Amino acid sequence: MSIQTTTAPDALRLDLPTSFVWGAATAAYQIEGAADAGGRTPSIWDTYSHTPGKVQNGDTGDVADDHYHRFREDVATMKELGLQTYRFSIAWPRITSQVTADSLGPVNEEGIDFYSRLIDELLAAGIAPAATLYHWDLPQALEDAGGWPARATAERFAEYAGVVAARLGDRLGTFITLNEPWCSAYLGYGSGVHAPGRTNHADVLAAVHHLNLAHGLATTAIRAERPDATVGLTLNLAWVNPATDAPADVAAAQRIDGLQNRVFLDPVLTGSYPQDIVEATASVSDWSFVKDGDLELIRQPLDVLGVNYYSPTVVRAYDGVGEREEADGHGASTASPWPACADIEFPQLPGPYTEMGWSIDARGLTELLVRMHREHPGLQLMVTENGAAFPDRVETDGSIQDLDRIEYLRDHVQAVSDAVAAGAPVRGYYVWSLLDNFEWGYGYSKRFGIVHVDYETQERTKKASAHWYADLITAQQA
Ligand code: IFM
Repeated sequence: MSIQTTTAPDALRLDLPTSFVWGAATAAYQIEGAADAGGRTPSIWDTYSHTPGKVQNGDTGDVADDHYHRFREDVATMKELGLQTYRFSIAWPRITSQVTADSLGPVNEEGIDFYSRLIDELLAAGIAPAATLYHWDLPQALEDAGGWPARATAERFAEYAGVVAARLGDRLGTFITLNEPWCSAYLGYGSGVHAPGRTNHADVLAAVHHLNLAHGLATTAIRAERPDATVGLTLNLAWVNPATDAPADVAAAQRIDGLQNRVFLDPVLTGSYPQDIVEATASVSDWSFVKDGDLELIRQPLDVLGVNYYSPTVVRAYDGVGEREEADGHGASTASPWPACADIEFPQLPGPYTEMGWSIDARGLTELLVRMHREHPGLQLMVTENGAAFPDRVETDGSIQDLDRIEYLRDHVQAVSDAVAAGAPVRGYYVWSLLDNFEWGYGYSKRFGIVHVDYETQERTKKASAHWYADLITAQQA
C-alpha cells in the first residue's frame, strides 16, 4: 500500500548516516499476556491492574496481545516491515520468579527459554534484538519488601541483570537497564497512577536514588559477564520551557528540569546529584539514602543514552490564586507526582493533541538530542521510543488509515535528522509501538501501535503507518 499524501517517505529530507538503524519497541507487560504461564509470578502491575478502580475499564495485562504465544507471528510482521532492530523488555518475574529482598532465588528456566526463542527468531529474521531489563514490572515480592524506596531492590536487580547477561548475552548484544525511571519513581510512588500506586514524596526521592543505583550496579554486573555488551539507559527526558520570561517561571522550569532530567542524568554521567534539587527537596527528604561510594557505583561508562520523547512540557510558577493546573499528561490523581512543587503548575498547552491529550511539537526532540550532545559531548544517543495514540478507525475494507500518526512520525523523524545535522550522534530510532497494547492506567483504550490488534480475535493488521514506516526504511537503505 502506498500513501498518497505529503507524508510519503520521499517528502522527507533526511540526512542520516548509513549506519542509522530503524526499529520498533514494546514492553513485556504491555504485550505478552500469559501472566500465569511458564512459571511467571506476579509483578506490581498484576496487583495494581487487578485492584478495582486503578486501570480504565478494569483492564489487565493477563492476555494483552498474547505475544507470549504469538511471538513468531509478530517477528514475521517485523520482518515484513523491514525492521533492523527490535526493542523488547524482559519480565523480571519470568526470570527469577522466587526473588525476595535477601535472595534472587533460582533461575526460572522456562522464562529464560521464552526469551531465548524470541532472540533466535529475531536473529533468524535478520533483526538485532535490544532488551530492556526493567520496564516497570517489579516482582510483587520485592514491592512487599519495600519496593524501589528500598536499597535491596537495586541489589537484587543487579543480580538479575547478571543472570540475563550470562544466559542470553551470547546472542543478545544490547541491554537497556531501565526504561523511564522517572515514571517508576514519580508515578509509582508519587501520584500513584502507576503501580504500585503509593503516594509519598519522600519515597519518590528514595526510589530515584535506588533506580540510579540499580542502573549502575546492573551495568557492572552485565559487563562482568559480557565485557563487549552495549549497555544503555533509557530516560523520558522532558523539553521543559517556562511559560514566560518572568524569573519565577524560569526558576520553576529549572526545578522541573532538575526533577525530571538532571536527577537521572547527573549521577549517571557526572557522578553527582544536582545541588539545586537536593536543596529544593530538603523539606521532603534529607537524602540520607545516598551512601558513601554510591555515586561512584552509579557513574559507569554509558554506551548509549536512550531518549524517549512524546510531547513538550511548559511550567509556570503558581501563586496560589485559582485552581492549580496540572496538565502534565500523566493521568488524573489528587496527588502530584512532583516532590516540593506545590508552587509550580503545568498550564494546558496549545494543540494539536494526540489522543492522550499530549500536545504535539516535534521541535522538542531536536532540542533534547542537541542538548545532550552539547552537555555530554561524545555520548551516543538513540531514540528508544517515539510515537502517538490516535483514535484509529477500522474502515469497511479492514484498513486503518492513520494519517495523523504518519504525520506525527514524519515530523519526529525529521526532527531526529535535524538533530543529526546539528551534530548530535543519534544512532537509531524506535517507533512506539510495534503493536497496540496495554497502555498502563489507560488500559486498552489508547492505541499506539503501527500494527492494529483486535483484542477479541488477536488478529494483527498493519495500519497505514506501518506501510509508511516500511517504505521509509526501504527508502533509507536505497
Ligand atoms: O506505553 C508507554 C511506554 O510503556 C513507556 N513510554 C511511554 C509509552 C506511551 O505512554
